[in-house]
Amino acid sequence: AKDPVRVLVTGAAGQIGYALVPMIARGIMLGPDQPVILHLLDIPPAVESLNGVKMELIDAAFPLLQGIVATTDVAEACKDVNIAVMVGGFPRKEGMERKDVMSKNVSIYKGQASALEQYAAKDVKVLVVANPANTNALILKEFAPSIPEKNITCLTRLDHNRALGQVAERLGVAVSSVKNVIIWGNHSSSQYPDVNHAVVEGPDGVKSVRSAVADDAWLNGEFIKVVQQRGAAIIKARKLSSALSAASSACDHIRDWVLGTPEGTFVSMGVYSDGSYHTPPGIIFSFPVTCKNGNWNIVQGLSIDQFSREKLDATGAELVEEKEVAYSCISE
Ligand code: NAX
Repeated sequence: AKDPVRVLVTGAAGQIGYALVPMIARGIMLGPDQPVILHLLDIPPAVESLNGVKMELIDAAFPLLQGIVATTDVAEACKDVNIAVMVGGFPRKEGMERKDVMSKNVSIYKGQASALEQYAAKDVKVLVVANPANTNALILKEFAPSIPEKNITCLTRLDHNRALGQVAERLGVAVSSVKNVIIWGNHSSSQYPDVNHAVVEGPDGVKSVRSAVADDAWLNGEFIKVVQQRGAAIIKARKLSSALSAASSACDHIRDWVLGTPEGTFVSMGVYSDGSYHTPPGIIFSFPVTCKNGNWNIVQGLSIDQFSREKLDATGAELVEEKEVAYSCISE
């Protein structure tokens, strides 16, 4: 039998946490033969609810679940973890300035970075979900210098999956027949969902999404807007933000990272930019990647037309600005 993998979920008493932990315990994140030990972190006001989640995990009798550490102590939560899914953060409340939200999250991510640096397994893989996801991941990287930068990522897979879903709905095909959409940039409404390299597999072979949809006005307009605004549409409908889709996409992100992407398929991940595609280096930017042997690599050599160029530049500029705001919070 395999040794168990320790998976940390922060913000585990929240709504994404509640959807995510049973998925991990069922093997959806790391595979049906991989035992896990769940580390659940939340803050003292949520301690009762965190304990309730622990009770339900026990009651569900998941065969793969070999232990549960539920705590409000960051050091205990981070001890020896192999995977860290950072869902906890400070949400933006009505009337709050962006800078105030940033400042709260900078201090949370600074503290949790130090704890991961000190207590986690040396090769811990980190996925930041909490918003502002790219910039929280950047802060985490800054304050955990001994964790390799390739091990710190943020979630844009939900946006990627939303883009696949919109194309599949439009074509009336199964979502599994669509692949290789790209989310570029920030997990915010400045993100650029790009279908220029996406394909759909049908009974008569593989077609580009552009030719299958045959409606550039929709692809360059409504489609982009719907994907960018999908989070807000879910809030409007559910009166709560996306949870099951965020949890499922977080599992997809880690599964593909650890177990690899299928041959010929790429996925979107927020990773530390090396300046590929003339993006600003030194920020966490979402790129198309393939994964193998536990490593991601940015897909190189894709053509970028003028329309795409402007969109990549705009989302990159927003991330540079977010970085500046975040750094000004550090020095205060
Ligand atoms: P909830 O408010 O339901 O849960 C957040 C949990 O985090 C709470 O239980 C809270 O007590 C806890 N928490 C707060 N500060 C903490 C700290 N310092 N350490 C540990 N835990 C802490 O929010 P939920 O709907 O679960 O969303 C969580 C985060 O995901 C939010 O920041 C949200 O904006 C972000 N999202 C990111 C997405 C993405 O694709 N990257 C999509 C979904 C989601 O909107």
